[in-house]
Amino acid sequence: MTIQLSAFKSIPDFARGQVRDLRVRWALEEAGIPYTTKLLGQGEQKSEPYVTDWQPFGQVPAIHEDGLHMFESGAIVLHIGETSDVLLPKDPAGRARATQWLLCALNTMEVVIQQYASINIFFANEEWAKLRKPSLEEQMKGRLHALSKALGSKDWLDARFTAGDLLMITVLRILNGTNFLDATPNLVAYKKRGEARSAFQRALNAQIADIEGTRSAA
Ligand SMILES: N[C@@H](CCC(=O)N[C@@H](CS)C(=O)NCC(=O)O)C(=O)O
Repeated sequence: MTIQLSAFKSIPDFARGQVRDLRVRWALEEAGIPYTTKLLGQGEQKSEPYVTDWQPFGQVPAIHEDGLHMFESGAIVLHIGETSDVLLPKDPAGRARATQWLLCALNTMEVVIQQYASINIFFANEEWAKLRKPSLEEQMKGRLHALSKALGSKDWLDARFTAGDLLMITVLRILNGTNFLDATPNLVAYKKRGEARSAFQRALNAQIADIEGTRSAA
């Protein structure tokens, strides 16, 4: 199996360690699958060959794996999970719950957290953003509180680490640099636990090395 993953050659400082190819790199590292990267120059993600061959919305990540072309970080992580018991348990119920948490990360948590991040980063001075922010913050706090309750005193969302935790932790990382997690210490510890995994560290280092031009080929 040979996998090529699309990622950016350069990114602004605020996006360091946040670009969504990190999710795929982390999953590949957990699964022990080597990969190479297709690094895109500024604006290249919107170029015709990339949009046609890689990602119809002109975004990263996307993968080429032998004959298979795929986009959407969650779908790619699930696909990689098919080959790795570390990401998706073999027992059907455990597998279903891992998928449930992965989709919860994307559909319940990220939709709110990403809106908040976008408002803060890109539209902070807009009048409409100032009006929207308080209700969005309340919504986000509610979601974080519910997630914190569901996690409780467990290490991971289910009995052990799965692809659901991988996605959830990358979504919680969008809040890096804010104090929103402080009210839920178990989520702070949970995020740290994920970031301490050696596969996460390798993925993050590889993303940074690609941006700095120091990564050697797989
Ligand atoms: N739902 C997509 C979102 C991908 C996404 O937002 N990618 C961002 C980087 S994190 C991107 O490529 N932005 C550049 C652009 O839209 O031009 C996924 O999870 O794969």
